Amino acid sequence: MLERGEPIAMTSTRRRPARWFGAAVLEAALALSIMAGCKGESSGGTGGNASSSAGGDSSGTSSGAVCAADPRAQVYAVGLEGIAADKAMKIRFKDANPAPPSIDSNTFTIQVLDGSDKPVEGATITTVSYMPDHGHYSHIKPPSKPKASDGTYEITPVYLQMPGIWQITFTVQPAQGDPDSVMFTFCVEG
Ligand SMILES: [Cu+2]
Repeated sequence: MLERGEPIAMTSTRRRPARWFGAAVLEAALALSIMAGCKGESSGGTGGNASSSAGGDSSGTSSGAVCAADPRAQVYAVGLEGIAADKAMKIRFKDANPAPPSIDSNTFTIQVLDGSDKPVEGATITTVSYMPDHGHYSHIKPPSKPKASDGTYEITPVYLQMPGIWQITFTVQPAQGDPDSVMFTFCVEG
């Protein structure tokens, strides 16, 4: 192999560029595969359960339990509440469809209350869904629309495109005053 190209062989014995190059390629490939990991998961990771898109999360299967035991995960229930850091706003779940929040599209109905538990009407709610372990957001920023005159809003679609821990932050901009945010953390099963 080496005797074929004398000049190249000389360089390579002196400075071992081939070996260095090999390591660099390996490193680049590794970095690429890490970067691709999340995308791969979104198509590949759901592949196993892709056909169960009906949302009928067969409750018996434990194969999809990717993060149920994660201490960060909140247990979804109607009435689940979150309070803003400054305690000036509270958000209460009135409904989630499907329940608990699941992969792909979700419809949330939430009630927004102020610091003294009075309904906040006429607000605009921005919903941002983020995967802290993967460092990426949901593809979709869903709109909010008032559903009743008791500070209830419907937000859809809250699109959670893969299994794992999702942080869902509702930022409420009232008709008057400063915005405030409340975050919920859910484990989304495959
Ligand atoms: Cu992800």
